[in-house]
Order: sequence, then C-alpha cells, then structure tokens
Amino acid sequence: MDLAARLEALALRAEQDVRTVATLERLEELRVAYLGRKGELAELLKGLATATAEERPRLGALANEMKQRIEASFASADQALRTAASASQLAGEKEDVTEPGMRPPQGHLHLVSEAIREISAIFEKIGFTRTRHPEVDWDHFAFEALNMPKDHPARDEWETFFVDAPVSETHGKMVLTPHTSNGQVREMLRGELPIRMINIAKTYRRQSDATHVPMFHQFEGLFVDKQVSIAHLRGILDHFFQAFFGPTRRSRLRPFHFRFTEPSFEIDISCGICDGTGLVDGAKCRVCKRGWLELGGAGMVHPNVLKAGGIDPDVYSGFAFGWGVERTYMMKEGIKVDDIRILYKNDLRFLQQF
Ligand code: FA5
Repeated sequence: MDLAARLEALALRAEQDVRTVATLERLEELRVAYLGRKGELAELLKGLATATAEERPRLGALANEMKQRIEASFASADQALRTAASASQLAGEKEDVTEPGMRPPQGHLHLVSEAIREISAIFEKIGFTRTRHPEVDWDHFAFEALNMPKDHPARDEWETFFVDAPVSETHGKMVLTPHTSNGQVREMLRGELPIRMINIAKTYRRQSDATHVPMFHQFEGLFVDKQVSIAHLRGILDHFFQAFFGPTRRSRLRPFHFRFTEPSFEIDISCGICDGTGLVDGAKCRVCKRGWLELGGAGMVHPNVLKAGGIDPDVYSGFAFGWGVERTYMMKEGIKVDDIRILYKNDLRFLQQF
C-alpha cells in the first residue's frame, strides 16, 4: 500500500475506534496512540522523507487533511463524553422534594435578656411601666439628688467608673451608672403622678468574683403616690417572689442603710444552690455562704429625694427597690449557676443547656 492509502486507512480506523470509546480515560489513551509524538501518524509521516520531490507537496497536504479528520473525531467524542458525564451526575443529584427537610439549629435570646423580659412582664401585669433612663449619666442623678452629697463616704460602696468628659457646673462629672437609682429623680422630674416605674438598665462597678461582674443589670422599681406604706412594698415584693421563684422559696427583709431610702432594707432569698442550708456536699456554699443570697435593696423614698424630684414629701410618699437581674436569675428554681461570670463568657456549651 502506498503512503497516501495508508494515511487514509489510518484516519478511517481512528474514526471507527473513537466511536466505540466509553470513557474519557480510554479516549486519551487512543489519542496518544494515534496522534502522540510516537503515535501511528508520526510513524507514517516518517515516510514523507523518502517520497519524490514531485509527490511530496500532495502527500504533505493529504497528511494534514487526515490529521485534522482524526483530531476532529477526537474533539467531538470528547465533547459527547463530557456532556453525558455531567448529565448523569445531575440525574444522581436530583432533589427529592418529598424528603423530610433538615431543621436549622434554633437559638434563643441570651439568658439575661430572657430574664429582663420575664421581670418586665411580671411588673407590667400590676400596672408598672417599663422605662429606660440613661446608662451614662451625671453624678447629680447617680448620687447627689439621691441624698449623697459630694465626698460622702457612702459613695465608695458603688465603686464607680468615671467618664473622661467635660464636667457640668450644675450636674458634676459623668459616670457609668453604678445603679439604676439614677432613674428615680429623672422619673419624678417628668412631672407625672402617681409613678409606677420599672427601670431596667446596664450598670457598672469595678468588681469581679463569683457573685459580681463589672457590667450587670439592675431593675429599679419606684412607686410614688399618696399614702404609700411599707405594707405596699412588702405586697409588691411578695407578688414578684411568687411569680418569679415559685411558692417554695423564702424571702426576708433585713434592716439596712441607704442614703436615699428611710427606712431601708436589703432583700434576701433562700439560696437555690444549697436550698437555704449554706452547705453543698458538706462544704460552705460558694454562692451564698450562709443559706441566703442578697438580691437587692429597698426602702421608703427619702423626703430629700422626693424634693430633688420636685415632689412635696408632705403630700406624697413612695417606695423604691433595686435588684440585680443576673443575681435574681441565678436564684431561679432549677438554674444551678454557681458563678455569675459564666453568663458573660459566651460559651455555647453552657448557653445551649437552656
Ligand atoms: C443598690 O444599688 C441600690 N441602688 C438599690 C436600691 C434601690 C436600694 C432603691 C433602695 C432603693 P446595692 O449596691 O446593694 O444597692 O446593689 C443592688 C443589687 O445589685 C445587689 O444586691 C446585687 O443583686 C446587684 N449587684 C450589685 N453589684 C453587682 C455586681 N458587681 N455584679 C452583679 N450584681 C451586682
């Protein structure tokens, strides 16, 4: 057979072989066998060297034509195999809309936010209105108007952060509020009586241990009307204790001294960690140490505070209380949190338990 006939036979055979190929890998093997540097076509083309000068241009053109035919058949087989592969992959991935769906994990509000909602709802039910007073405020509202003159030693207990801001001639320095009691006089100055306020806000003190964090929340109740007495205070506190802690826990009022209430009390709850015994597994309870945990202070609003709020103490009286939200939450039935700082560690293993 001469070179021209052998070239045509090679192209024909290549086209037939390519038609039977089922995988891309096999196609590549064939491509190397026909068109590779040491393939059949390269082998035939060596014959060109021995062709006569007249024959060489015709054979060269024919060799090119055959090479293009073989390449074209490989290209179209490659395209067909790729299309078939992706079609079968898509068929395998077809979505079954009747399959049960996967539920994305569902989060919940932070425990402190949940406690704030619950506390607000309990007081709103008995006619208190939730207010928001500033969390960064003048010394005047945080201390002075609360019957705590400048340099009074009682201020030390609040371990206050002062803000580096211009000092006001009338209201003094700016502070990160160490308690929500700054809302008392601010609420009175709104001039609407009677007052039934529940002010819940962030508060700050330079403290950190198992029962103290530097940023915490307080809820401040203020009730001002004619003929308000300690009996009303006790009634409101009992209502809150029943609603928030349930019927089994005990509370007590302990005489205390605050400059802005007279008389004043601290309110304790029997500890939920040691069930009021002061002992856990024979050792002192790390949260309360004595069976009772202080939740906050309360008392009858001092006449000087009513005056600072523009209210006549001979006509009106009132009571106020201020409690820590985190401490109150820690004492809830079934919540066995024995270190307040864990509430702010953002550890999902802890938070997901609730
Ligand atoms: C006060 O802050 C008074 N303003 C409360 C008050 C209001 C008394 C109205 C009378 C009338 P005290 O410093 O005791 O009081 O703080 C109240 C409560 O805030 C504490 O019992 C505790 O529950 C919470 N608390 C105080 N400091 C921290 C802290 N660093 N971390 C977490 N909770 C705290």
